[in-house]
Amino acid sequence: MFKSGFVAIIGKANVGKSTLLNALVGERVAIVSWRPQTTRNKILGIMNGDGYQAVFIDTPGIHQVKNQLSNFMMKSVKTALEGVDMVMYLIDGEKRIDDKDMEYIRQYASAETPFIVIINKLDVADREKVLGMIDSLKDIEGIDAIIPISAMKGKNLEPLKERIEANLNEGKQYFPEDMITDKSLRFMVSEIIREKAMKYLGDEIPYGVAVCINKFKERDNGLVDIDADIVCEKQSHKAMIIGKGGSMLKNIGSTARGDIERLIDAKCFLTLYVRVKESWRDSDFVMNEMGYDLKNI
Ligand SMILES: Nc1nc2c(ncn2[C@@H]2O[C@H](COP(=O)(O)OP(=O)(O)OP(=O)(O)O)[C@@H](O)[C@H]2O)c(=O)[nH]1
Ligand SMILES: [Mg+2]
Repeated sequence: MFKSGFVAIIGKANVGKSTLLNALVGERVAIVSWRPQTTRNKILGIMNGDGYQAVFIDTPGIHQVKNQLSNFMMKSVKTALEGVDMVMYLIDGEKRIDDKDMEYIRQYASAETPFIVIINKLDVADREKVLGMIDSLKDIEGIDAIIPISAMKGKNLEPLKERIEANLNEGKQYFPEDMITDKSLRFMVSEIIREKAMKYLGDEIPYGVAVCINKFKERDNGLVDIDADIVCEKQSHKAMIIGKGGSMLKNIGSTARGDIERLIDAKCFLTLYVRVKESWRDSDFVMNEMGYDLKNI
């Protein structure tokens, strides 16, 4: 009997959801950064085991809606939960469980869908604190398991995988075995560039940055030409993204190129442009143009 199912990964920003997705899939599917609100879209990651397939849905971190982009992000979380076979709620073991976490945990625990809580960052979290967290959750009815892990170090993932497998149902293999995500190469390339922008740019700018791929074309000799726009919200941001003598843009470009070449397994010629689109995060039209389509989440 083949087993399969969809598993949503949810939790506040920066708790390690995308890191966990990548660890479970065994490949880098979603971008990761130390800044909160890195993930903006639902991203599927596919894990194949012996006689089963689990399809994970990475989601944006839960946060207060501030603009149309965060509206899009929070709607993505909502739709990610529809029809799944299991929900995993992640907590940062280094932080504390606050009222908001409790509210969400109680809500999901009371729903029909199998629900587990994962305490992440075990490699850096204080042991006593983690035990305290487990203690504060253990009497909540409807939590099937509380599992401490380190997504980054790959610690304690086996019991988690067992629990996931136990919650899959008899069903078909949704995706071919060699597929690791539902996202296109184009999307993944744009995310890699955004990851580097998030990494290198100073505070504030990254949140108003989006990346659009304008050209993705393979030459006869196998080299791939990629042209992309880094879109930002202010002229002053544009200057910082370009940097002194173009140094910042060069840095983003060369580190992104390395990752892109590994992803597409070919040499690439990457050209980056910086464009200003004022307040794009509040414009449905521009958001749609950049792939954040509020009508189709
Ligand atoms: N020490 C440690 N750091 C971790 C672990 N898992 C994730 N991190 C770090 O936590 C930060 C956030 O990780 P992400 O995977 O981007 O977190 P996220 O929940 O997807 O964040 P959003 O997409 O912003 O909601 C990164 O700097 C990761 O390297 C872990 O197990 N241990
Ligand atoms: Mg993420």
